[in-house]
Amino acid sequence: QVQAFIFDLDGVITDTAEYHYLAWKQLGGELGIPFDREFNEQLKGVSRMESLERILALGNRQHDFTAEEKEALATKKNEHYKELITKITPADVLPGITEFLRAIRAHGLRIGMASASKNAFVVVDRLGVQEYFDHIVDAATVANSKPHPEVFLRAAEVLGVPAEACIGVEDAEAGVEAIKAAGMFAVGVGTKEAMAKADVVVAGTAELSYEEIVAAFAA
Ligand code: B16
Ligand code: MG
Repeated sequence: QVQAFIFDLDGVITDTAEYHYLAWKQLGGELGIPFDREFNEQLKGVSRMESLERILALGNRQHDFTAEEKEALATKKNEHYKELITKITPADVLPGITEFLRAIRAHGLRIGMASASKNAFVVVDRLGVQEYFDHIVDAATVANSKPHPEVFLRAAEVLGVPAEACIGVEDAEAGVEAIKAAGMFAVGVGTKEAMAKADVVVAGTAELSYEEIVAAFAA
């Protein structure tokens, strides 16, 4: 029996995935390392530092910077990102999400958030959806980046629910892998190809149906 839903933030609750992309793209441009949306899939759900490492590796420049310089580059990306998220309002909650959260609540289940983003609290605040979440894991306290299951396991632990009674919702390949590694049921939002490891795939958040997902979980 399902007892809790655990949500990713960026790309599931709101489209900050687009803002992360734009912010990294700007930094990539400044470094002379251009990349496209296809490469960007590899950055989704991945921590800030790990994302930077992947971009530098793409440009074969991973050895050109000291640890301190890398910190400065990551901070620069975050400055671009923080600027972009000041524009977020409750209208930016993705289609169907509020209804989905309400349906979960109406059935008495717990709701947690497992985001890799250190900006998650700010974004949730700007969206005005904090009331739906029993717990939001603080990414700053998580040692291992997705696809490691740590952030999902921590959310389940704080909610007091066993992993096998949790359904995780993700838009990133690394995120779906993290959910599965945690021993949870995975719902993927995105293309069938990118979400190949998910138990249920929907093309967009508007298609998230409480009844269908719980039926698939029970099947
Ligand atoms: P920050 P999620 C992730 O959030 C993003 O998908 C990923 O692109 C980003 O690099 C990561 O958060 C860290 O974000 O720089 O704000 O700490 O999808 O796990 O909610
Ligand atoms: Mg995401």
